[in-house]
Amino acid sequence: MKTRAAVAWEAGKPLTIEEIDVAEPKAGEVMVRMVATGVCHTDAYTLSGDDPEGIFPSVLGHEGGGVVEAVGPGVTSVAVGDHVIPLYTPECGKCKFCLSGKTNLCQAIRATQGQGLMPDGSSRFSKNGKPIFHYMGTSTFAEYTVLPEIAVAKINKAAPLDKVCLLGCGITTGIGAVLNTAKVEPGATVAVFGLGGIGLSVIQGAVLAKASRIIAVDINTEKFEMAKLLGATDFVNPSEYSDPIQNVIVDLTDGGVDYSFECVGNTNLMRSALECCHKGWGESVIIGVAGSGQEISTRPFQLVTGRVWRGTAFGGVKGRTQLPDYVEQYMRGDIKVDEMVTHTMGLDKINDAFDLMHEGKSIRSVIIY
Ligand code: NAD
Ligand code: DAO
Ligand code: ZN
Ligand code: ZN
Repeated sequence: MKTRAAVAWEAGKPLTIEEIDVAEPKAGEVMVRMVATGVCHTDAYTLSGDDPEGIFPSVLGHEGGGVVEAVGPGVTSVAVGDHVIPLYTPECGKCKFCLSGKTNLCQAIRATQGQGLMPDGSSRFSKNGKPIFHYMGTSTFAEYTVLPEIAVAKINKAAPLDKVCLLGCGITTGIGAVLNTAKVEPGATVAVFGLGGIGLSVIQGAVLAKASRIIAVDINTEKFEMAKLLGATDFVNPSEYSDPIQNVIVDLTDGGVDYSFECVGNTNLMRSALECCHKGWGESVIIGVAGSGQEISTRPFQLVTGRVWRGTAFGGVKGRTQLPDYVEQYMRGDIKVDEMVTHTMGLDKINDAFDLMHEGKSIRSVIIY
């Protein structure tokens, strides 16, 4: 069948909206009609050409919400009509990683997903007989997309898909980084570097964890208003200081914060985030995705003296078993999502969503199909 999609033909070029072919789901796959999708910085990163796994032509997008339209042979865990959130970190429940109890990084379909293909090694998207690749196993910038069954989380049908689509990446990643990865405890001090969808969600997570002080750091002061609304207590713009920002934060906090989170993808900032942590116990979590080939550095003595460096993908959240409860928390009013949606638009205006992000004017743009 045909579907409308925003196609990334090559790195650095705007997406083009067109009709492409999408094949029926094969064994273990489902076809989902996207109702809405967010646009995350990671989509922009891949489109820029900086992503070593970026493959073109492809259908980007990984922050979606939709309805199951068809299921392939052998699919048992979801049915036509179910509401689902696509998972770029799937959950097979059977692989060594899933069974470890230590990580959410299911590896069941990792190899093919990284090649922009479905688990059988082929693509469901094409145009004029030529394949178009999948992206992160999700490709939510197509109205109809095909996903492995293990890469969808079935959620409450009452949840508005044009909001909870954001739980498919940004909000869950930020909250999960605080609650699952860092395990921030009540009374802890927290610094958040970068106040986009991810950093603002870290702030939400820190509030849920009952942190005593949440220091919001961004070079765009316009981001501070939303950070304050979500619960940040202190606001720091590194451009206003001549000292390295880690020194400023160490001075502000009697020796450093208990936890810090890098939510930009800037390796210098990753160092600052580590080095603003308290000697003896401070922990820094890298969430931002740095450019291809970039490396982090610090003096090893920073670690010898007790600071810890970690990273997180999708906030350590296991999508099929844990994401439905994030949706329930949103429905109860415990997780804020609506506030993050600063712009909505149709698929034909998706390039505007990228522009707004690059101009620092949006938190999240949501594309409504
Ligand atoms: P965004 O573009 O919406 O926000 C980035 C923010 O960082 C902006 O507010 C910007 O002003 C600020 N910033 C830029 N340079 C800065 C600097 N030098 N100092 C302080 N602030 C600075 O991006 P986002 O969607 O929130 O994503 C943030 C990062 O997280 C990206 O690298 C993205 O790829 C990554 N990400 C990681 C995961 C994961 O699972 N690890 C998931 C989603 C996104
Ligand atoms: O299992 O080796 C692996 C890779 C899993 C991909 C996790 C990606 C997380 C960071 C990218 C941000 C996603 C929006
Ligand atoms: Zn994302
Ligand atoms: Zn698995």
